[in-house]
Amino acid sequence: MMSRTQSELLFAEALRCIPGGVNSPVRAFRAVGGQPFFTARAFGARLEDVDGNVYIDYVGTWGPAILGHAFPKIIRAVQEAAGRGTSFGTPNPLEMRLAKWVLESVPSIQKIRFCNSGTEATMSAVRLARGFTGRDKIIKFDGCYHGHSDSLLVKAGSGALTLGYPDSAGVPAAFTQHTIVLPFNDEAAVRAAFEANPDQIAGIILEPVPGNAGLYLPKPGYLDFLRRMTAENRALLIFDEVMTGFRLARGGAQQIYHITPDLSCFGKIIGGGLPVGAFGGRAEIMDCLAPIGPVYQAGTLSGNPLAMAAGIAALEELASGEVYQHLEELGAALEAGMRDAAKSAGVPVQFQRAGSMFCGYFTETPVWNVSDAMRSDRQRFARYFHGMLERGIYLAPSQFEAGFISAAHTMQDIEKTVSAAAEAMKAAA
Ligand code: KE4
Repeated sequence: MMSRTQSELLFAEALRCIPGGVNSPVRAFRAVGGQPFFTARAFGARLEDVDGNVYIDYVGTWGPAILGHAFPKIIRAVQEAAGRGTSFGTPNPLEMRLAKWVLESVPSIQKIRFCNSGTEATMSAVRLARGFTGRDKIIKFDGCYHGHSDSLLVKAGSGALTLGYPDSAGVPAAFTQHTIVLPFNDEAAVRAAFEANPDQIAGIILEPVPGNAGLYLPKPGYLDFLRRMTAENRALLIFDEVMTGFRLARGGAQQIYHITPDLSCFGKIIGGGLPVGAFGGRAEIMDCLAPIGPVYQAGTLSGNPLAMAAGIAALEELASGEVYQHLEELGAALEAGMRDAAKSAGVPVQFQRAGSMFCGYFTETPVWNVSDAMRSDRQRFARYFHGMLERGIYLAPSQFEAGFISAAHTMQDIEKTVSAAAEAMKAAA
């Protein structure tokens, strides 16, 4: 057994001053039991905790660390930027450079606004959609998580699903009365919603590849269907690519599935590990934003030079596309190995993957929506999670989260992970 004495001492202290001892609920290991470890440093595909234990990391700080931790070019960029000041509160050249990287990478983005988190990005995109269309209602899908803004914290995924209250306390019914929640991958439900709410729906917001209830894929043609339905009803299609943006491809899920959304939201990778969110899309929509339009949105640290410098360094490294080829090779090897491991352990596991995002559901049948995902055996997942942790593999501490491979992972890491999984799946049976 690994010793985690220092983490335990720190956690006891953290519990006295931070709710649940964490600054984001999913980190608390509540879904898998036990206590979280405290990270002392992160490098490449590794985390080292305060007790000196080293783990192969498949959480990647929930997505941003696509190049691995402490990527030298990002560190240097942040160090250089810091020497010129950490925040100006004025326009600065770096925000222009990052904006141009995103516009070059994602053709549907004609204009972009930076903010400081994915939550801000999706909250602002929804407000913008309502302001542009003059309509109030928004469609979201159960199990999709778009951050914790009031009108979207309904049947949400990620930590809300993990902790079992996808509809948060503290959100007045009035704040969510315009949020229509539908099952994902169900075309009839979307048709019925538009028929029941003619000319009232401002838009549909979705994760094009949902990664907040584990990981499942849009059924063939589903995203095209949503594009057609929104266009026919003069509603906006909003892709929440906070997780998939620059993860699945340089152009995100919209490049993979050849869809042109009206608005897209970003976060995670575009900040290189520093706090950045962004939303962008058609210029005629974006120009409704203050100071030129009537939709207000703002942020003290939006576009701050450190975060912009980190994001530029990350996107420059991703520009050639070589990273995505490497990630696909690693992802395919992990998928094949995990399927073999489950077979040899005699344990039913649905291993689902999109590029370098993955999830192993402990269930017999394929997962296409959150109801399917809820059928997974979470107790078995919890035992498997700890079995992997003891073998030096850190997976997301919840069945309802996606895992992430980084460019710093090696085939040796994948082989070690797969052999650990064969043992941990068997032990968790
Ligand atoms: P943030 O506000 O946490 O930067 O982004 C919210 C968000 C929006 N949209 C999508 C698709 C997301 O995945 C997220 C945040 N993802 C979770 C991981 N499942 C963040 C982890 C956490 O809450 O600690």
